[in-house]
Amino acid sequence: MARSRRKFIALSTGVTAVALSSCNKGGDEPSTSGANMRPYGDRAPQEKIQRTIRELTASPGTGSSRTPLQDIYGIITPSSLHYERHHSGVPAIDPATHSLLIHGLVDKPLAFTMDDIRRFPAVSRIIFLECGGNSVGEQSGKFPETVQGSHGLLSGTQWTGVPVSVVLREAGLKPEAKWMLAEGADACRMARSIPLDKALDPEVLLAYGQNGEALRPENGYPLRLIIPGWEGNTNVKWLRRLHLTAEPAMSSKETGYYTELRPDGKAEMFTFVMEARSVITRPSGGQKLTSHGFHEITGLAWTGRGKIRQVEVSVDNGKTWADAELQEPILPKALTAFRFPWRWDGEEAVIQCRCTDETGYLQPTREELIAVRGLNSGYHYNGLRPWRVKATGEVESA
Ligand SMILES: Nc1nc2c(c(=O)[nH]1)N[C@H]1C(S)=C(S)[C@@H](COP(=O)(O)O)O[C@H]1N2
Ligand SMILES: [Mo]
Repeated sequence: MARSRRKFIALSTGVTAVALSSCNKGGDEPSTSGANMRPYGDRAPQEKIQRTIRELTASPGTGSSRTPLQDIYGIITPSSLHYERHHSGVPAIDPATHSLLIHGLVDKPLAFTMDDIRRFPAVSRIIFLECGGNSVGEQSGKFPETVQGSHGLLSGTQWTGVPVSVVLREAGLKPEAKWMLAEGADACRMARSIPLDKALDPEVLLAYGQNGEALRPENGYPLRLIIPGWEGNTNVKWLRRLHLTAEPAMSSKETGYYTELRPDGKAEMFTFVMEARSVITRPSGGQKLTSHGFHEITGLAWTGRGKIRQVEVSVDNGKTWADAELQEPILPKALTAFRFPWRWDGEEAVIQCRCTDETGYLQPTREELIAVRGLNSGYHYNGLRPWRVKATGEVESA
């Protein structure tokens, strides 16, 4: 392992040396000047990676698009490639007239304009967001061929906004208030009940910033709820109302959807936290290794319970495991990147990873998950995801 690493560094140094010497020849300054500045940037025309879109038929605008995890660098997803999940399309909201109403069991109901909200001291947090339905089919044995298809309802972002607790305090909470219904301004008025003790956690944000600029329309412009580590659905977009109540509202998204039917026939509700999970993104399904020898296996790990403590990789179909290197920064409830140097000898190999979070929870195998949860519900699926590297170098789902 150490030796292949050294060789890799030697190789990359060699590449740098070639580039430098050709540059040092001098005299080959470009003869025409380059393109002009532009007020808003776009990527190089050669760069083509995209979200993959899946429309659902439940109602117009319903569907999802997936982040190309196999092609992303680091732990921040560009806003233009953040996954999307809409239950009735993307509403067009004018921030100049949008307001957030806070009412119900409060001392004084208040409506905040966007300007009002931006006057509170802002905080920024890097976190992952994952749909509770990411990989929903894997529990019952449907394995998409690429990591974008299997894990792409996952992204990492720096969100900026105001702690919900700060704004709730302005309205004053009545002692009977125990839940907070957060409602969106989209056509379906998507709404989720959040336990008040969670809503008062300072990490829960009314976010208006995404990676340094305003939220993208598809990610909730101009205002959304961000609950680090909780299932994507509770992160209500296009937020227009917070209703303080004594009981949960039993909205359709917490009764008809996002509940888990257990083997005994009972449905579990309010399963909020996303448990620890990891996946190899390179090499992954649909990619191809074109040479034997050194390859760096890289991937992502994340947990709704805090920090990732350890990622292990197996390159022999789960027989043996070795520690991967976690890359800094290792932030709570954020994507954590890992790497593992591997010498591929050209034989067929099954590669996979598993993670442990700071609570000591170890990511389960699919079999272990099914033994506990049965096959009725595939939400919150976090089983291991092996990839097969064939002797041809082609990588497929294993
Ligand atoms: N108002 C509203 N909020 C919403 C949704 C929606 O359809 N409407 N989708 C939810 C779901 S299921 C998820 S996974 C996340 C997706 O956020 P994103 O589209 O920014 O990735 O938003 C949640 N918030
Ligand atoms: Mo979701």
